[in-house]
Amino acid sequence: QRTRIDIVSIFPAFLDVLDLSLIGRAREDGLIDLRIHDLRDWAHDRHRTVDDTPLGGGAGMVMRPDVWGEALDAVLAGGPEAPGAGRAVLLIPTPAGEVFTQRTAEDLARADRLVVACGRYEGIDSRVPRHYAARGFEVRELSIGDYVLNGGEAAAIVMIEAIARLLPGVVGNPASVLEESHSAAGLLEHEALTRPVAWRGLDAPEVLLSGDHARIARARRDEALARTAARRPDMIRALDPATLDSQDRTT
Ligand code: 6GU
Repeated sequence: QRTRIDIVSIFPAFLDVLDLSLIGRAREDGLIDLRIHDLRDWAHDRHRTVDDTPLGGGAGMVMRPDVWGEALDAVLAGGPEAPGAGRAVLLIPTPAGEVFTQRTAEDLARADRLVVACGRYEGIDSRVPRHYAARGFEVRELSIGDYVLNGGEAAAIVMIEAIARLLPGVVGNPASVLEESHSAAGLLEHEALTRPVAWRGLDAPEVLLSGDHARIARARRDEALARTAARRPDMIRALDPATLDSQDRTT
């Protein structure tokens, strides 16, 4: 059953890149039903206003709950228990959210429906997620990392790409989805090399030409451990010792 994704944004053109590449092909192939909506279609005044100054004062603007409420009611029509609705998740990109990881992507790839509410970074009135959670929707406020973007659109594209490539049939070779960095192994992926074997004075490791699959696997694992220790010591500390073999060196 194909995944339905609705995105609501004040910059719908920002999301045009979802017509391209892997996600564009998945849409053409009918694997994803993706629809983009302009939040301003639910504004009422002549200027199609969607924000207002923060209650209590301060810099920036906050997006109005009444406009978001009408938009999300229309897009979520049917409600969380609608027959045939399956698992619907309201995803709100925000730098104040929980961190989106490969585990989050794996979880959200199991949803039947994602509704993505892109706000500007000062945020959507906080009663909006509370309201939909109280109505029984699964609401996830998610950040893609510790830096600030101007709005949720770029983060939404990142999350949708990470989720979409886990859907059956979206990536041509399922093995490439299983083998990669941040999968269950808890290590970065080993380095990638191709021909020519000698290039600008740099030679690829001879073991890769040996045809000895056990030696190749060992050399790749050693390299993955070394680069993870150098680049991501946090991942080495988080390793489950049960996933290490007797020849692994983590220092
Ligand atoms: Cl999800 N939104 C914004 N505006 N900034 C971010 C983010 C999201 N994740 C990291 N920075």
